[in-house]
Amino acid sequence: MNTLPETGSTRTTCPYCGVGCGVLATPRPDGTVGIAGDPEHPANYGRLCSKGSALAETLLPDHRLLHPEIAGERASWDTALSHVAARFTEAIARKGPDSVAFYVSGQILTEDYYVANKLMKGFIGSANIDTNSRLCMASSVAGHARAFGSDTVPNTYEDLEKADLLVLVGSNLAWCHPVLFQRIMAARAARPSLRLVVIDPRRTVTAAESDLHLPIRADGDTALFLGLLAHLEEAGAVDRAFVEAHTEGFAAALDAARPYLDLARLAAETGCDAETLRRFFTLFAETERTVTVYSQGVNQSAGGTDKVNAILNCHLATGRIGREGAGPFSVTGQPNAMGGREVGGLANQLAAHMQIGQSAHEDIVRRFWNAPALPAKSGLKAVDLFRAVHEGRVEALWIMGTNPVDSLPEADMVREALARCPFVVVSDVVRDTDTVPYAHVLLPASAWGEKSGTVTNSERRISRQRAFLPSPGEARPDWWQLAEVGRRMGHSEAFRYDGPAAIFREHAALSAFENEGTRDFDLAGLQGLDEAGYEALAPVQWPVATDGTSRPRFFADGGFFTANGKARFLTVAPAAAPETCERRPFVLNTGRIRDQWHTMTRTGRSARLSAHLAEPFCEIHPEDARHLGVAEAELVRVETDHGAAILRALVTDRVPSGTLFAPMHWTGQFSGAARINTLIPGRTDPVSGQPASKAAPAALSKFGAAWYGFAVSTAEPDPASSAYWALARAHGGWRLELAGTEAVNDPEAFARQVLALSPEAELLHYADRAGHHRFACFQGTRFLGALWLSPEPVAVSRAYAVSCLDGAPMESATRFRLLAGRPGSDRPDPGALVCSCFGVGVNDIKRAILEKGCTSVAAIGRDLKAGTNCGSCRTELQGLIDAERVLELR
Ligand SMILES: Nc1nc2c(c(=O)[nH]1)N[C@H]1C(S)=C(S)[C@@H](COP(=O)(O)OP(=O)(O)OC[C@H]3O[C@@H](n4cnc5c(=O)[nH]c(N)nc54)[C@H](O)[C@@H]3O)O[C@H]1N2
Ligand SMILES: Nc1nc2c(c(=O)[nH]1)N[C@H]1C(S)=C(S)[C@@H](COP(=O)(O)OP(=O)(O)OC[C@H]3O[C@@H](n4cnc5c(=O)[nH]c(N)nc54)[C@H](O)[C@@H]3O)O[C@H]1N2
Ligand code: SF4
Ligand SMILES: [Mo]
Repeated sequence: MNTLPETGSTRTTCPYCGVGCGVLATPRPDGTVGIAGDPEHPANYGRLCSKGSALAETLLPDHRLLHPEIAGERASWDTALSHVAARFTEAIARKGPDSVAFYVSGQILTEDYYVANKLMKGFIGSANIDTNSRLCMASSVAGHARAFGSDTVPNTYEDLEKADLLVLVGSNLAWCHPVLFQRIMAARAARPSLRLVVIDPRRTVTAAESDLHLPIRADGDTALFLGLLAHLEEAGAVDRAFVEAHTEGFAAALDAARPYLDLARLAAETGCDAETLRRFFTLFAETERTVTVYSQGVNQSAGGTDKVNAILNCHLATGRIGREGAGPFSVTGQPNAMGGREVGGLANQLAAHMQIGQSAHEDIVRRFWNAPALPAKSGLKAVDLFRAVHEGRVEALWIMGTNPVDSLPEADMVREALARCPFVVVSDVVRDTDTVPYAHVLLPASAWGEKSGTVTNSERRISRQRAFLPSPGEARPDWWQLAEVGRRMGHSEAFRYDGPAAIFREHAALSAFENEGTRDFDLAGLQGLDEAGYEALAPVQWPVATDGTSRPRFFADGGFFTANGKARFLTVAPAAAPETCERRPFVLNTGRIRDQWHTMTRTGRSARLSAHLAEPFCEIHPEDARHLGVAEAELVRVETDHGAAILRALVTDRVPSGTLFAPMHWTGQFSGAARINTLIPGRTDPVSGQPASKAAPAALSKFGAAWYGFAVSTAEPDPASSAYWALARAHGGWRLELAGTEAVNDPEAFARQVLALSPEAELLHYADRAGHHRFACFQGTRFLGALWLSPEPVAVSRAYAVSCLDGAPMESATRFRLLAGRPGSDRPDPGALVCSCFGVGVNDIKRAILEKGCTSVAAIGRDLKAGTNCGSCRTELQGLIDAERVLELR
C-alpha cells in the first residue's frame, strides 16, 4: 500500500544517500509535512538519519526556480524548449553530434536518466553524456567490469549484519551512510564478536567505533591489499577450488603481490606500523565471513580502479564473494548512482549494462530503440568534457541535477568554461546555485516530493519515489523536459511518453531484450507493469526474473559475465604518491560532514542541519599548527597550484601530521572563499577518469586577519566586503562569521550594513580599549540582531547567541548578558550542537553526565532525548561520556 489511509502518508524514498531509506511523508492541513522512516522498507526498517529526518525543512518554497527563463527573462515552456531544441540542432548541423553534451546526475530518477541517455546516445548520436557519478562511482564501475565482466554489486545489506568481520576502506559510514552504520552497530550490539576494521587516514567518527583503525597514508591502499593477498597465500587462506574453477590470472597477481609480504616495506608504504598490519592480515585470513565495504577513499584517487581491483583480488582469492556475510561491497553515494549505471548514463557505457564498442550490444540497442544514430566511440568523461567546453569543442551543454561550478576539480576552470560556452542549459530546483548564473536557459525542475519514478540503492534495490505535493510555479519533471526536447528535435515517436511508468516499462524491456542470462542487469519480470503495478511497486532487488523472483547475490558459484565465465585477477601496482614538495608540503584531503549534502542547495536551508558544523573548516594536526603558529579558531589560507581558500582552523590529532582535511560542501552562496574544488587539480584515474579529489599537494599559512566578527540576525545579514565570511541558517534567523585584513574604519556603519538595518534603527554599541565592539539592535523588547568585532577570534558562545533569536522578549539584564556574550542561568549556554534532531548541545550533555549521572547513551537519551531519533550523534554522545569519565579518573 502506498498511501496509508489511516494517516494519509505516502510511501517514498529518501533523496539523499545511496542507502535508499524508505520514507513515510504525510502532508498536513497547515502545509507542513510529517516525515518518518518506513518501518517496512528493507533498507532502513523505519530508521532515518539526521538528513532524512530534516527533509520537511528543505521543502521550502523560497529559493525555488519557478519559471523557465531565457537570458534572464521569463519565458513560456514552449518557447524555452523549442529554443533548446533549435540551438542543439543547429550546433549538431554545424559541427556534428560531438559538439553538444549533457552533464547529468546520480540524483535524477532512473526514468529521467533513461530518457537523457536515449536522446544523446540513440538519437543525437554522440556519447557525450556524462554524470557526476564520474566523480563518485566510476572507479568502482571500472573495477567491477575488469574483474567480473559486468558492473555487479554481488552482495546485500544483510551481509553486513551477518559478517564476522567488516573492513571499511575509505568510508566514513557513520556520517555518510548513517542508517547502514546504525544497522551494523545494532548487529554488533546483539553479537559482539562482529569485528570492525577501518582504513582511513583520519580518525573519523567511524574509525572511533572500530576494533582496529589503520591510519593509512594517502593512496597506500593498493600496497596494503597487495600485502594482504600475499599474506592470504602464506596463511593458507586461498580457496584453491574457487580460484581454479571460476577465475583466471591468479598466479600473475600473486607474483606482483609477493614483494609486499615484507612488513617493514609495507609499513613504509602504507604509514601503518607492522604490528597493526599483522593484526589486520591475521583477522582477514582467519575470518571466513568478511565483507569489505569501500567508498570515496578508494574511488576518488589517481589509482582508484587499481585500488578497487586490489580489494576484489583478495575476495576472489578467498572465494568470499556473493556469500552470506562475505563479499566486496562498493557502497554508492547518491540516491540513484546505481540507477544511472543501469541506464548507461556514463560516457563509456551504452544502456542496460551494455557496452559501447561491442557490436552485439550496439546492434541490440539500435534495433530496440529503432535508433537512427548510435555513437561509434565513447564520449568525453566529466573532467575532459569541461576541458572541451573550455576549448570551444563543445558548444551546447545541458546540465541537470548537479552543480559543476562547485563539485568538479579545477572549479574555476569549469566556471570559465561555462562563461565561454555559447549555449548552456541548466535544469535545477533552486535558483541560487553557483552554476545557475552561467545558464542561457534555466529550466525549473520538480523536486523530491513532487516527482515520481524509481531509484536504485547500493544493494541493487529499486524503490519508488512518489509525489505527495504539487510542483510550485511551472516546475516540471526532468524526464518531461528531455522528452519534449527530443520530440522537438524531430523524434516524436521515440519520445512519446505519457508518464514515468511508460519509461520504466521500456527500460525494463530493454534490459530483458535478447538477454537470455548474458547480462546481469535484467528486469524481465517488470517489463509488463501496468500503471497500477508501477504505482504499487514494492522495493525489489534486481535482477527480476519473468516469474517475479529476484536474486539477492551473485558469483558464489562463479558465473561471471566475462566471455569465458571466469573472474579476472588484475595485476595492479600502487599509483605514485601525491607529489608534495617544499612549496606544497601538505596533502589536502576532502570529503563530507554529517549534516550537509554536497553543495548545500537543500540542507543549507535547514537551521537544524546547519547547526552541527556551521562554517567551512580545515583540520590540522597540532604539531603542524604549532610549527606554523596557527592557534585554534584562527583562520588559515590553504593554497594549491589551482587556487586558494580561507578556512577556520580546527586543530586536531584526528588527522595525521602533514595532511589537511576540508569539507567539500561550502559554495559561493554560503561563504566568501571556501569553494574547495578551486584547489583540486583535475588529475584523474587513467582507467576510470575519476578525479583524485582526496590528495592535492597544498601549502598552509596563517591568514593574517586584522579583525574577526560574529553576527546573529533575524534578517539575512550582509557580509559587506569582508575577506572571509560564512553564512548559515539558524532557528529564527541567520548566523554569520566574518574576518578582514583591513581595519574597519566606521564600526557603527559597518554594523548597520552587516545587520541589514534601516538608518533609523536604534543600535546599542559598546567598545573597549582593547578594540572589542559589541552591537545589538532591538525593536521594543524584540531582539533583531547582534554583531561582535574583535582583534582575535570572537569568544562568544555561538549556541547561546543563536538561542537569543528565538523571539522571546528580552529585558535589559538579558541584553547586557547578550552583549557580553555570557549566558545567564535563565538561558544556559547549550554549547556546540551535537544532536540536531532535538537541538541538544555539548554543554547540555556534559551537564547530564556530570550533574545527573547519565553514564550511557541510553541514559542521556532518557534525560535529553538526544540520540533517540535518527541516532546519527550516538557515537559523539559515547565520545563525550568517555571523555568525562577520563577526566573523572584523573
Ligand atoms: N552527510 C553526507 N552523507 C553523504 C553525502 C553528503 O554529501 N553528506 N554524499 C553522498 C555521496 S554522493 C557519497 S559519494 C558518499 C561518500 O561517502 P564516503 O566515501 O564515506 O565519504 P567521504 O567523506 O567523501 O570520504 C570517505 C573517507 O575517505 C578517506 N580517505 C581519503 N583519502 C584516503 C585514502 O587514500 N585511502 C583511504 N582508505 N581513505 C581515504 C577520507 O579521510 C574520508 O574519511 O556519501 C554519501 N552520503
Ligand atoms: N573535492 C571534492 N569534490 C567532490 C567530492 C569530494 O569528495 N571532494 N565528491 C564528489 C561526489 S562523490 C559527488 S556525488 C559530487 C556531488 O556534486 P553535485 O552533484 O554537483 O552536488 P549537489 O549539491 O548534490 O548538486 C545537485 C544539484 O541538483 C539540484 N537538484 C536537486 N534535485 C533535483 C531534481 O530533481 N532535478 C534537477 N534538475 N535538479 C535537482 C540541486 O539543487 C543541486 O543544485 O561532488 C563531487 N565533488
Ligand atoms: S541514511 Fe540518511 S541520507 Fe541516507 S537514505 Fe537513509 S535517511 Fe536518507
Ligand atoms: Mo558521490
